[in-house]
Amino acid sequence: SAGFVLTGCSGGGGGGGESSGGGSSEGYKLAFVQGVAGDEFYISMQCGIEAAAEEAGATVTTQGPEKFDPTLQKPLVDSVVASNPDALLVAPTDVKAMEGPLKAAADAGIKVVLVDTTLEDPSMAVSQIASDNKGGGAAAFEAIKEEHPEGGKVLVVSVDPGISTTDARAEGFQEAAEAESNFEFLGVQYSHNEPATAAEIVTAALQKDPDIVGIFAANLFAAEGTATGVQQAGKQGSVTIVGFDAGPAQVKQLEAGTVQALVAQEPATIGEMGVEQALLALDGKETEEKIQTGFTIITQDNVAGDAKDAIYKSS
Ligand code: T6T
Repeated sequence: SAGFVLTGCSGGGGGGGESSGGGSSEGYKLAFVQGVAGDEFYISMQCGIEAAAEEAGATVTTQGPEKFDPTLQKPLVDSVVASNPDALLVAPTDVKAMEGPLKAAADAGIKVVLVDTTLEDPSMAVSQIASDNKGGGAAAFEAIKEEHPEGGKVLVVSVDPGISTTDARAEGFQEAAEAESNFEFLGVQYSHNEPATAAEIVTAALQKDPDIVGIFAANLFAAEGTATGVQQAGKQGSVTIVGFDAGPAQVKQLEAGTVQALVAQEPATIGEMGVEQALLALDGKETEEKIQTGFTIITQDNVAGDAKDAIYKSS
C-alpha cells in the first residue's frame, strides 16, 4: 500500500482506480485530499465536491491518508501535486507541518483551497472554508450547562494539538466554561483520533474525578471513544456527553441516550463552496479569502425532524 486510500462518495472506496466526479474531460481537473480516509465528515464533503464539480464539467479525484497525521498526508499531497491538477482542495492535518507541501503546490501553479482545517500561514491559498469551530465549542458548553445548571467539572477530549478545527473548538469551550464560576474546566486531553485512546482517557478521568458532569468530545472519533468510556465507567446518563459531528453512529448514540447533543457541521456545503472558489480562481476571478459555514445542534428533540438533514453520509 502507498499509505493512502482512494475513496468514493457513493459506496466502494479503498479499492483500485480513481473515483471521478464525471463531467467533461476538457474541464478542470480538481483533486481533493481529505484529513483522513473513511471519516464520514470527509465522505460527506467529498459528495458535495463531486456534485459541484460535475455540475461545472470538472473532474475530481479524492484521496485521504490512512490516519489523521501530517507525516502520512505530506507524501500524499506531494504525489497529488506531481500529478498536476488545476486545483487542490485540502484539509491540512497540522497548522505548521502542511505549510511547506501546500506552498510547493501553489508554487507549481495549482490553486489551493483549504477546506475544514487551515494553516498558521494560509497565504498560499486562494480561499479557506471552515465551520464556526470556536462558536461550535461554545455551543457545546451551553448544551452541557443546560443539563447541569448547578455547574461542576467539565473535560474536553480532542484529537491532537496543532489541528486548527479541534483547537478552536476546545478554545471556544474553555472560554465559555471559564466564564461560569460554578464550572471547573479540567483541561484538554488528546486521543490522536483513536476511539480506544479516547475511551481510556475518559475512564481514567472519571476514576480521578468521579463528579465530572460533562465531557465535550471535539470530533467524531473522540466522541465515539468518549461514549464507550462513559459506558465502561457505568456513568451513562449522569455524565453529559456533547460530541462534535453527526455520523450515523453518533446519531445512534444520541437516540440511545448515551450522548446528549451533537454539533453537526455542513461538510457538503464546505465542499461545494470549495469547488466554487477553486473555479473562480482558475477563471481568474476574485475569490473570498475566508468563508465560515454554520452548524446545527442535534438533540433527541429534533433528530427525527428539522435536524435530520444535518446527519452525515457514510458512503
Ligand atoms: O470534525 C471533523 C473535522 O472538522 C476535523 O477537522 C477532523 O475531524 C473530523 O473530520 C471528524 O472526524
